[in-house]
Amino acid sequence: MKKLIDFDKEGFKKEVITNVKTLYRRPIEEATPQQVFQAVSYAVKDDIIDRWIATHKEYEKKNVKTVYYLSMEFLMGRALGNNLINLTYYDAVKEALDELGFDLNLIEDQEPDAALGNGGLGRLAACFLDSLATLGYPAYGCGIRYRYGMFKQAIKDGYQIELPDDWLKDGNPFEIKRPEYAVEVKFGGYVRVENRDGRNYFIQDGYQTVRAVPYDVPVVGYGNNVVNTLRIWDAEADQEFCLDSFDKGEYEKAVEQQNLAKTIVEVLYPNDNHYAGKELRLRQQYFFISASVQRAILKFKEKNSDIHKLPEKITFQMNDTHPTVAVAELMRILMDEEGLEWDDAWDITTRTCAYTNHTIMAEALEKWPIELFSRLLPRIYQIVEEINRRFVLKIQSMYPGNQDKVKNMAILYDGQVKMAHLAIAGSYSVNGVAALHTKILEERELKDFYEMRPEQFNNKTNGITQRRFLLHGNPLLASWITDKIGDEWIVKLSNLKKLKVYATDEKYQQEFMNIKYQNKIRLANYIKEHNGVDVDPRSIFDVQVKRLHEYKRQLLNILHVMYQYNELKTNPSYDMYPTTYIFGAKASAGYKRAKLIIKLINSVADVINNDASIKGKIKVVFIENYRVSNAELIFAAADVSEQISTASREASGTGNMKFMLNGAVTLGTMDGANVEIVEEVGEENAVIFGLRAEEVMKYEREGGYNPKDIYNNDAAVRTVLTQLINGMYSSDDPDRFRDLYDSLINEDVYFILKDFASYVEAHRKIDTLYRDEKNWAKMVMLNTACSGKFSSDRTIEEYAKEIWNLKKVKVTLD
Ligand code: 73E
Repeated sequence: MKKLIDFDKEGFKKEVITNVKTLYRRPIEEATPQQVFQAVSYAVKDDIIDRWIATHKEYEKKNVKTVYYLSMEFLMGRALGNNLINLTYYDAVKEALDELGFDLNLIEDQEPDAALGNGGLGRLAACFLDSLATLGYPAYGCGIRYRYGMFKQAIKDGYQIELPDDWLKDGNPFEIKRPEYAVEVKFGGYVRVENRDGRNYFIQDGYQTVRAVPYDVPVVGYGNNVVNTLRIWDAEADQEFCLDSFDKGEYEKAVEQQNLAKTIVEVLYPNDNHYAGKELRLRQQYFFISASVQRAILKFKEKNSDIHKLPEKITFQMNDTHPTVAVAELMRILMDEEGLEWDDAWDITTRTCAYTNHTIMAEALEKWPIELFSRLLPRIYQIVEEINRRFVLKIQSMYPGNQDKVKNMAILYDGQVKMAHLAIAGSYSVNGVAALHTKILEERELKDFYEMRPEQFNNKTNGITQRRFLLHGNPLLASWITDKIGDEWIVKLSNLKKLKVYATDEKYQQEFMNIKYQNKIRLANYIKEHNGVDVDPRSIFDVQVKRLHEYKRQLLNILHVMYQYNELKTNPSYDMYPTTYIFGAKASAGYKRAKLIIKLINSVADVINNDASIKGKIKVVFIENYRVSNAELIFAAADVSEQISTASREASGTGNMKFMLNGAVTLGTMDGANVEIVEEVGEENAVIFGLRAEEVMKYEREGGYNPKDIYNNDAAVRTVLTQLINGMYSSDDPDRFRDLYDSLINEDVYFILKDFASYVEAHRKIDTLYRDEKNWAKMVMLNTACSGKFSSDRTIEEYAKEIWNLKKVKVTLD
């Protein structure tokens, strides 16, 4: 790795020793790994701080336009290793720690993941921050400092157990509390009108307030001295406890406010792609949005006197509809605090806000009951009402007499506030996250909006950061690549295409496959240590890691494993390449069927892994507590990447890109970004199966299909389904999996049986391809070589140029 930033090894060692001493009153030889982790992190932070200050000085001097990436989720993972990578002295610190008698890997393992997110949406936000800093774009990530992040998953008797994620218990060495930037956020009460100098002012009264206090986390750019900020908000009670107060009412009010503050930021809602409509969730949304927007405006006003210039200096990018109250909050500030008239405020707002749509899943659409929304946010609701009134007038003037349009597009309808409609009405840009997804938005989900204002819509295919998911996660492959093509790929991933020439060379094929093999051993060791299962690194590692959701079809995967096991048992000459099926997935705590699928996977694993008669040809492993840190190991070790969602349902996917980058072959449907992966790597280097999106959507328009036809006509399917209810995998309770059986036989909403035969065929193809070692090596090398498009650097360049209009900034240290 190129050393772009000077590193003073001896000075660093001294600082670590001093830190251990001052933090823990201990000599370094007696320090625990956790203490060394803290000491090292503080030493690294020291280096970061100068660059952080220099970056912000530069931003202020240039009075640059800044993007505020508003997101309920930032799935950052661990910071230490990534910061060292981006400071370009990971290897040097490794060496320094060696000399002090510590293993950097072990020290990194002391850090809990910052799991302030559920899955793809939150991890995308984290990759975007990495790319923004690396490219030198002025940006803030704005979110919530959840006291408890994504729950820790334990597996007990095959069932998922959720444990609290107390990620802050040892303190977070990288964050800095900024009480000087605290702001007030108001909830509830009522709005009264006051007329001053002939103008009506709207004043919220009788409200409860919460103090929002920001914590800043540095986001280090790669080798460029840029350090941006992830600003996460904590809530504190507005009033100090007034213990000498004899007024019981006052005291109780104080306790109430204390509790209100505490509960707001207590925990991340563990729902991925699902809307639950909880009051506390809306509180969380308004809490961090009001704080972020207020602070952004205050900062803007330090350098700019004309509020009309706001769109030239700020974009609020809304990560899905979760931050959409930003539209109304900005209107409130512009009118109630800056004194603008509606039209002026609306013009500014709709040139400042932009919206990214991440899902078309109906159950994920946010629709708040008006009763709840207006009670919690009375002034914001008033503003939404007026936005809606004017928007409906616009619809009516464009489509006179067309009530359907109003019904489909209104923001307030059927007693609900439709957040997606508010986001679209209030934004200058609406984007999808992969080409197919954007097309479906334009042609189906958001057709009416698209027809009204087509120029508002655009696509930004997702991406991932190669710094974390290759340079940090797969050091062997990273240095092999650097050896071949130099290290510019770290900031310019399209360079990987230079690897194509090596893909047909036997010597390099062997080197590449040997690295894969080393990574499989590394994962096998992890699995042995954490799951107690022996897996053979010479078997095919066939991997599906992602949130558990019916549309992602982990059920299809495990049904196929059951099928393959049947083949092995009934047909002694059944020839299959030994395969390890690896799963990792958290199910939302209240998602019963998803949890039952986890139990099924573990039950199938139990039976198959303990059947000596199949000679280890199939192994099934469920990796507990799948998260960013172990994902890095998993991607590096995969041969086959399972991306098998029902076509049209997965907006993009980003795990698919991480597998590809690390040299795995996609076994997938033509869904989300898989389509673009195939486009880049060529059909012959991926294995595609199943219905296409248009076919799925056609069936849906026509009321579905009849899964019983498949049950009746396909004996193999029938056998597998029967095994769900005959106790084969649940001898203590044969009915345990009946719900899965019924759902497949009666509805099969996700076309699992419909795609089953094609999926079996795809697996056969993988088996055949894998046996041809040279061709397989070529395939996986081409996957790595063709993954350049999927860098989040490319994605962010597109956002910066086509939506945000940002300029890059250079930072030098004195
Ligand atoms: O396809 C993924 C996509 O790659 C999509 O399901 C996911 O976003 C990723 C990044 O664009 C996503 N998550 C959510 N919606 N889409 C979501 C919805 C509600 C709560 C939490 C997450």
